[in-house]
Amino acid sequence: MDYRETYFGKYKNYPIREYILDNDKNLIVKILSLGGTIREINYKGKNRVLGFNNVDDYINLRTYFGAIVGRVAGRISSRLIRIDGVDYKLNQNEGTTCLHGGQEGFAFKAWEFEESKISDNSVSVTLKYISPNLESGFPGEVTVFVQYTVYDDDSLSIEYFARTDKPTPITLTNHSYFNLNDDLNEDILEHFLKIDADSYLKLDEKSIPVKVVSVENTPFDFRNAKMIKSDMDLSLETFKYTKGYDHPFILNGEKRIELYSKKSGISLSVETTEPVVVLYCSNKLEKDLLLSNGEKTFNYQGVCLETQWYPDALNQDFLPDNILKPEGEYYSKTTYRFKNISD
Ligand code: G6D
Repeated sequence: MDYRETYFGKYKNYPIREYILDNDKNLIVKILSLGGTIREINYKGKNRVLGFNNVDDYINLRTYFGAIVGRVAGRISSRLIRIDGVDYKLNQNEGTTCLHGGQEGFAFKAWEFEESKISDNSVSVTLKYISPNLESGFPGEVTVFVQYTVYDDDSLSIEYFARTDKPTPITLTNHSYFNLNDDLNEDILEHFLKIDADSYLKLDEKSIPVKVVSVENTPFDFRNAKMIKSDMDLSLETFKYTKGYDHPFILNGEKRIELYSKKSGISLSVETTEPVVVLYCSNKLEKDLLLSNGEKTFNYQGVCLETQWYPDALNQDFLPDNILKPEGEYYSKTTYRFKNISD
């Protein structure tokens, strides 16, 4: 097990550090203090996520590559949210929608180093961010800790902890774009995907949930592994605005997702405490952005598996909301386990 730190760049007056978690076997994870971002997941010598090699691209291009997303991940459909009879005006950074915590979202903040730990079978780093009262319009000062841990079984866990001094909605996730091929220049459309979900959320033209729908006999049925492209027919009404999968799935009990590249033999299994996963296949990724190792970006280059609470829960009476109160503590955990099936 090894832990290293390096200087990555500067954002405003903050030095941005890179923390490197290495299990001395097959997995090395590189994390930035900017946005708590996973910049690289190197598994068996190949990078398996999309990332940049400079601060400005993370800030200016707003792809959310690898970022911790919050205060509330996903879209909030209304400008006002009402909590205990008080209205709060949210920042609207996508038309009338508040996307991924608004313009002041957690992805674009300099997080503080809290601690790093090494044990016989793991190495971790914990980052901290204090979101001030009314940041992007959300009530309450929220103190967030995120702990990344790499284990000797080639898994990476992300644990989120938060407390608030006023009731506030909070949904945190990580926005990594996975590509399990040995070459990031190859798309993810032939990745096999399995999602343990009997239903998904149908979306309107602004990607706001309108109702819970069974996956039965729809392109959203991933209960048996299939290629992502198998049923992704872009001529279908359901993909008219999203240009592919960009949808929340309501996970069944064991909350598992499995992704696999036949080309490389690499698989990723995901377990989470969260009730929902948003599957986004980089349908709207800006073209020709320069990635860390010289590759250029293109649509369908990465799969995002954004485990989270129900999106827009505060505004949809058919979804349970997620208000964190001062007497409570927010906790969420998602584990990513990498394997090479030929091992
Ligand atoms: C697009 O609709 C998608 C979102 O789901 C994604 O999180 C974002 O790009 C990065 O807006």
